[in-house]
Amino acid sequence: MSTPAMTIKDTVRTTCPRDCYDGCGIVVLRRDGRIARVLGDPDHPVSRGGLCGKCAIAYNGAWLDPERRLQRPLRRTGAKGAGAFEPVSWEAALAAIAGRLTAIADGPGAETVVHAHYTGTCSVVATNFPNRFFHRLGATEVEPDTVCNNAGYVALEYVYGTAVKGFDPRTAKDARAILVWGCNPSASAPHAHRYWLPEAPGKKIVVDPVRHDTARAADLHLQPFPGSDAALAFAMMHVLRREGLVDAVYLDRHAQGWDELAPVLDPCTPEWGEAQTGVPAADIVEAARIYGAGPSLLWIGQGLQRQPQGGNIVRAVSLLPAVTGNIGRPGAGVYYLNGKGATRGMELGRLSAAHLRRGPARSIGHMGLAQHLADPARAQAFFCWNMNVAASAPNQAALLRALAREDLFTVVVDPFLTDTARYADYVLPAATFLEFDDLAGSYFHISLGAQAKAAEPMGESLPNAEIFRRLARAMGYEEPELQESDRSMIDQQLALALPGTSFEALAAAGTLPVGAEPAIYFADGQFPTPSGRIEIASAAAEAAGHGRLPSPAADPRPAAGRLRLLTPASRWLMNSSYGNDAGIAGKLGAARVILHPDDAAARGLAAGDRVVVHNPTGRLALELGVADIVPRGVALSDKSRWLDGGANVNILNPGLESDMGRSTALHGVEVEVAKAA
Ligand SMILES: Nc1nc2c(c(=O)[nH]1)N[C@H]1C(S)=C(S)[C@@H](COP(=O)(O)OP(=O)(O)OC[C@H]3O[C@@H](n4cnc5c(=O)[nH]c(N)nc54)[C@H](O)[C@@H]3O)O[C@H]1N2
Ligand SMILES: Nc1nc2c(c(=O)[nH]1)N[C@H]1C(S)=C(S)[C@@H](COP(=O)(O)OP(=O)(O)OC[C@H]3O[C@@H](n4cnc5c(=O)[nH]c(N)nc54)[C@H](O)[C@@H]3O)O[C@H]1N2
Ligand code: SF4
Ligand SMILES: [Mo]
Repeated sequence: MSTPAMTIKDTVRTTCPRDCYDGCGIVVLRRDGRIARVLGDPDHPVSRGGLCGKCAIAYNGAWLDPERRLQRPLRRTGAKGAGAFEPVSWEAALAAIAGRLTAIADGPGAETVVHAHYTGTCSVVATNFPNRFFHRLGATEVEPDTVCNNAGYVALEYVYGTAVKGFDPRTAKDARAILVWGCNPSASAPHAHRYWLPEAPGKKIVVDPVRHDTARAADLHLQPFPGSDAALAFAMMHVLRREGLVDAVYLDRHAQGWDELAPVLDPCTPEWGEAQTGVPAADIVEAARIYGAGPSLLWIGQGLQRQPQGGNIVRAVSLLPAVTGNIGRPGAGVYYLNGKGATRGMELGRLSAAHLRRGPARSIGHMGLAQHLADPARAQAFFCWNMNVAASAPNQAALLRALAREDLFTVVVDPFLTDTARYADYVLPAATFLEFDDLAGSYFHISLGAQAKAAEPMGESLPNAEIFRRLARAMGYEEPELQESDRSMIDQQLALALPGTSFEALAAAGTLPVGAEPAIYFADGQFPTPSGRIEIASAAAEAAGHGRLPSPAADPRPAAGRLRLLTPASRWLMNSSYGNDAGIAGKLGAARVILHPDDAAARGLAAGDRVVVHNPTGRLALELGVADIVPRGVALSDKSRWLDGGANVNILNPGLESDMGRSTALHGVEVEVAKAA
């Protein structure tokens, strides 16, 4: 008689490494060492026991599903894009890839190997270590931030000397106002929306063309036309000056250029602001009064700067704290991102090891990716890891044509057979964050989490770092940096952020704060700009071809019949991740575009109609939604669905660059909308 087998149940604490403000703690329930359920950690200060809706579904769905996950390396057997592959061994795949890369390096040159990477996992080793391999090879990097937030980085560096040291969210307890500008926490920072904002004692003001759930919950919602925010900021500064809310002492001590800016504000009355932005003058006055009373926090969203003049807009908006002295004291500050280096002492550059680089540093921007890959003289191979360019990059039709080039040797590293992977010659199966140790942390909260392995990698999949260690060996590279262990890098970075804390201790805790008290950045009034002051007027900006001062100009409104298309984050997707999950598909429903009722009526359209959204770049069939959550002249459609052989909103995105940092102007796209034939 056999005895019934004992089931061993246990739990593992880990941390969500997605590109997200929240950085939630996770508890993995295991049965006999296998993952049974992925849940929020009840002890985690941000998630408080709940994951966001999308991760709660996908981490228990596609991410654990052997039918969805890639189990083995794949070699292409059919046409590019067709998705026909055969499994091969790691040895065979790596030998073939190494052979081809070596031939390219010896022939046309390693710089014709182009690699794109971004937000698949943001855990520190898996995101950074693979760069060592590409440095050693001498490849061309697609500058990751150009598809997301680079204009804002450049703009804030002009003004404050850094874009990665914002405010510590814990200081909200001291703020009398929180101004959220061009960000949608209800989708992109769900726990900040649910807990942090409502629990903060101050008044909340949201500036966004869309009346999303965070805007709806605010004390005041300003709804400017997209691309008009610089005018709004100037009108608010006009009011601040008129009402004596400017902090002259602070400006005198810590800023330069106020004397140049002040006269420019004279004509920027609230009435002028209303004409430029569509925001009622009385609301501009009220927002300026609430913000100016201080102490006030300013949260600049990444959506704000995805505009043709996005850099100028961020420069203009970021002056509000300077002119009111809302920086360097409790409850004050301006946040865009809190870097793990700038706010937690980590040295992520060491993980990328740029000293390994062969030849000059070469990079291109995402806006030029499709053209670059179409050109055999510049692109012989394409390596896409941690990214799904087919869904996320602009110029989708041109990009897919380039990816279909028979002679573009393409390798994709991903846990799933994405739209990009369908064009690969070799697909390498990546393990997910549940399957290896790393460090993870939010870009909002000043803390650090352990990403602790909860299961063996599925099938033959491997963590990013291990894949690139093996590929380096297959290439015959002998630099020891290319074989460094994950544990060595984790220990090195952990010692910088939380000295004296072992990975095991961090894993037991889940997430630990960095610093016991809320950090107050720039309390000494010193800024890492050329002058050491806040540069309202910037010689560096001028030398780069921008104005010495930001300009109050708003974008021209779309010509008659055209609409400005906003394509922000969906609450049910993380960029394109989870687009292949059946549960998520149910939540997403049909792909839609939302118009203001007047714009729908003017086109003879009703909710539920099939419409064609089009412009000279492309066409996309969508279902119509009608709601007054957007202003007249604006169309709204979420980003990042999987193409599944078709297209998503990036078929309409021509890849216009913003004014700074070669960065995306994707919220500046214009379209027409008509009933489908
Ligand atoms: N129209 C429009 N387009 C946009 C945007 C927009 O607002 N509108 N937003 C832009 C922005 S802000 C960004 S940041 C980009 C994001 O674009 P991407 O960085 O391309 O983000 P994802 O589409 O999620 O692709 C990440 C891929 O990494 C995979 N992955 C997950 N974990 C791992 C891992 O551990 N290892 C490896 N190798 N892969 C992993 C996922 O399965 C997924 O396929 O999109 C941009 N595109
Ligand atoms: N659920 C979910 N969360 C995510 C992501 C996701 O795809 N899904 N992506 C992650 C990534 S990569 C990033 S970069 C962040 C981005 O998160 P956010 O910083 O929130 O950026 P977006 O979602 O692009 O846009 C935010 C808001 O900017 C507004 N906006 C657009 N143009 C203008 C303008 O001209 N003026 C003003 N005032 N507002 C404007 C849009 O209407 C939108 O509501 O979210 C991260 N979190
Ligand atoms: S994506 Fe963001 S909100 Fe969702 S579980 Fe991860 S950290 Fe939390
Ligand atoms: Mo992003």
